[in-house]
Amino acid sequence: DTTPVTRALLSVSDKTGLIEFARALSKRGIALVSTGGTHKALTEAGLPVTEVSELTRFPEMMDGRVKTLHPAVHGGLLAIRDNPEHQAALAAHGLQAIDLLVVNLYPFEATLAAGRPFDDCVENIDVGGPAMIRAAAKNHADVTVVVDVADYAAILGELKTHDGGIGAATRRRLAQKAFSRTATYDAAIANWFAGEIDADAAPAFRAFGGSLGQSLRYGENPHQAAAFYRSPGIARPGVATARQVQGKALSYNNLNDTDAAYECVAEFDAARTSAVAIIKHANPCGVAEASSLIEAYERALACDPTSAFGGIVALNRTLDADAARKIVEIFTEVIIAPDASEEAMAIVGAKKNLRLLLAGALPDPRAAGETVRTLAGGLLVQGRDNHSVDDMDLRVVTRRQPTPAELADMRFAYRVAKHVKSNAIVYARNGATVGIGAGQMSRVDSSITAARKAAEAAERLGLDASLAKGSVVASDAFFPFADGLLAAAEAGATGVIQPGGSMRDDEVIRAADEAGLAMVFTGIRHFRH
Ligand code: 93A
Repeated sequence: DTTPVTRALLSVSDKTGLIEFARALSKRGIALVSTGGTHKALTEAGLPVTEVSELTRFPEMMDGRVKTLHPAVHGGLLAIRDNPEHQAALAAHGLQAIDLLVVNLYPFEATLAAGRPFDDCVENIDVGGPAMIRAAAKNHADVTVVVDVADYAAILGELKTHDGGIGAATRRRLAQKAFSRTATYDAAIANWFAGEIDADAAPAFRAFGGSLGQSLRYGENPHQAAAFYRSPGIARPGVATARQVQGKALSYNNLNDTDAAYECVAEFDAARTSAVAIIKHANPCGVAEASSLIEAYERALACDPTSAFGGIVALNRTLDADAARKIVEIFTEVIIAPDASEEAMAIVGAKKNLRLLLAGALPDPRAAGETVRTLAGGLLVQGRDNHSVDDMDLRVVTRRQPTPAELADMRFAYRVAKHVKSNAIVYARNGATVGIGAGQMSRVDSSITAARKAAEAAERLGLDASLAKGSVVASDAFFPFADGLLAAAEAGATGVIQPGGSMRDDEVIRAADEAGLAMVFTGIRHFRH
């Protein structure tokens, strides 16, 4: 099932690797045909090549808008080799079959990304290229289509091993890739255009080069217009790519919070543990890990059930019936998980408005990537905070070493603190948060809030001592003074995890020693704003 390659049409905007590739083809005795610029490059390199205008007996015209849109090209690509009528048609019109098509398209995406004006973007919409790619891909039974410079080497390798032919499996794989390329290309054009004519959304679109995912009813507030864009080429499992199984349309705040929830719960390796994160206003109000999802949910909920009302619940494993039954007991806006069992889906299904999102997988917290935010007249771009406490060099700085249980809770708390807005203070015990202080301008205030939450939770449970008793506390950045740390000790924490690095570290360590705390420095800060 290999098809011989005797004639190749090359028409590429990106001429990387072109000469070497074409030379190798030519050496194999493959006849080369190409369009103006490609032809020029090949001729200059001394390669024998026929210009496509010779095939079409038309000059390239209208600034190249019409160069390959001709039966001599498309007949050559689309003719079925073992169809006598197709072959007769080729012969009748003096056309020749094309066995290998090598095309990369006008750089529309790059033009857009470069912030070029509207007309430049329009001019960079390739028409003839996608037409040829689709023709060749459709006729993959006979034709090989190459749309990616990265595939040149493999093609040459295969021509060598298959004695001048290309195997069926390769042709099919490349055809799929070709359709995927034209689909992405057209999506980029369509979404850019949508942004151009949607006045409200256009600036955001232009800024991020994303593709319109969904127009939203409004933004954070009803008077703010809003839309949600997908980033091109980023396939991170999460809210942007998840399948919404049921429930009302997601709002701006839902999307934002669900993202925060899923990114948080993804910190917990599903192969190791069941974890649940409950999010309100983009901050966790309860996170827990346990041996089952229902237990993790109950423990996450216990941290702050008042705030959890109307929250977002993210799970790191397939939602099961037990957990689903428990979750639907209180009002929840969104559930997101990698997957859900049939039974769980039926249980959630009874709540018509409740949104259930299945993301297929968990995102990799260690993956590289970018975050973007707007400023007046500009953008702030940074790499994701992809550091995991698992990779950090934890350094015990106090006289007392943490117990294994304390150390486990420290890791847990630090994982969560990464997802809490600064200043972040997280009390945790036995793999569950017991008090979270978020978004305060002073670390002491966050500490006070977190300790108060822990005391309230204990009260609700009818316990005498605060839940902070015997807990550990995580701080997203160093304690600048001993006061925050001492407040934590007073609340009952026995262990502390923090980046360290304050001018007064010595003072803070001394205070920790005096209070009998075990303290660990991570060396890595987790600010989040
Ligand atoms: O303007 S087009 O849409 N019209 C065409 O008929 C056509 N045929 C090939 N653009 C067309 N192409 C594109 O030209 C190819 O997709 C390729 O990107 C580019 C190669 O042109 P050149 O060989 O002149 O550099």
